[in-house]
Amino acid sequence: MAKILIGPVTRENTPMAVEVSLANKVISDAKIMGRHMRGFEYMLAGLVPSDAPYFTERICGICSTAHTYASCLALEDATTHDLTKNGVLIRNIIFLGDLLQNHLRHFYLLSVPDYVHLAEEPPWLPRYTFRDRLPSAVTKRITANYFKAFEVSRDAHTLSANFGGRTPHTWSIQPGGATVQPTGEKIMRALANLRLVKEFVTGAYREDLLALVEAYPEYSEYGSRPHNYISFGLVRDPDKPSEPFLPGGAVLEGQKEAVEVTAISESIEHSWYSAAKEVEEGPFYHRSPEPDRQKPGAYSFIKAVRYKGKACEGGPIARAVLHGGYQGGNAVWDRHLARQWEAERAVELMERWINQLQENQPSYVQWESPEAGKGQGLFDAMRGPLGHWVEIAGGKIKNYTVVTPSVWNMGTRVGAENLSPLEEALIGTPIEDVENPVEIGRVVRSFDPCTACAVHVITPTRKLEPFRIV
Ligand code: NFE
Repeated sequence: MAKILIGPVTRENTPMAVEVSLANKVISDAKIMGRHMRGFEYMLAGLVPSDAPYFTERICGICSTAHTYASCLALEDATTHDLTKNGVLIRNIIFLGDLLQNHLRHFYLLSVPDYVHLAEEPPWLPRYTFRDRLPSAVTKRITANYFKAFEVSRDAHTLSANFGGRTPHTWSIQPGGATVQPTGEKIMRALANLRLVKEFVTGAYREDLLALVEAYPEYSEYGSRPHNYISFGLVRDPDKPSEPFLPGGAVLEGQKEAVEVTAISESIEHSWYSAAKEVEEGPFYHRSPEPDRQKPGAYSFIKAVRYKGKACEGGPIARAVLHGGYQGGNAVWDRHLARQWEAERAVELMERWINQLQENQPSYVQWESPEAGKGQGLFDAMRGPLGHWVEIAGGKIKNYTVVTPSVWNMGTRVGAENLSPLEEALIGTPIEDVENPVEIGRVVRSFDPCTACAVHVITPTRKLEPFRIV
């Protein structure tokens, strides 16, 4: 049986490898491999708990505010603690600015080059050969918007930095709220940045995506998988800070239900780790397994997370199904359309929330770490459900576990048949030209994978193997 190995897959947030098997030029099996190891859990043991938001936001540069938000929720859950409305509003605004930055960069910088011949020069060359099906005027427009997207995604980040001190890796999201006062100047600047982002998100982004959907109709089918989704809920409700603003939920074979953390399991069966227990069940207050790169049958540093035994997809498509009443499929274009739809909703929420900020009201309540306790922070990042679990003993972190959306979306299989969502989505995709398997990158990137979050790079002495841009 023919196999194709692409490693690393480029234009995603930290490279990973994909190996597919072909039967009659159709993908019949797929393995997603995260080949670096994330060591953050080991680093955190023994630190004071208030270090956790700073450390964990450095897991990633594209979704850093999601990690610091989830980490604060976990620490606050370990004690009894109140938040102010201003504190929740500021956290939400910082996170949604980061989400907008993410969605814009994902579409223009990472995905568009899969369909559009932007320019015949590096860094767009070398690339797999494919025919750009767009009329030349549309290619020209999208190319101009590709460059404009750098500026607009920077505007979204500037909006977050306005309240966060900097982005990525903000300073002001802290257990206890946000350590920044919403001055009139900050509010005016935020609204000005948001106006620029809104114009682009509701105009160019929508129009350019629809042009690709029309020109490449087969991607309304390629990349489909079973209708199992999961979300931990989007941001927190400023009026009820202990609850998500958009509630989480699971969808199993089309049926919605509330998420029970005890029904989440994480397996290391096919992952490069060893531990006394191969499967852990939520909540995840256990010690992290030890890395074991020689483990037979393993193929990734990403673990396998399941809900009630099922592989569930997270991200904009899951949230569109849960909150937008979306009843379409989950092929490549469905994922992109859900992401663009969500960007428009994020702009609306931000407009409303920036205008609710109160200049003279507090945004922060002093938080004291308990001597001992446990807490979980469940929060939807850009790509789906993000869980942080902390156990505190003797005033220090004893155990810390992070389960990211990309573990949900692109982890390993369980047994031989229970594949991860991205592995499932690749199966059935026809490859027209095995020398130029551009279809693989298109399906993979529709998930907006982030291997940096799912693992972490620590191989300073290893030689980088030659690779080809796809
Ligand atoms: Ni590095 Fe992340 C998001 C988190 S992982 S991008 O969104 O958490 O999937």
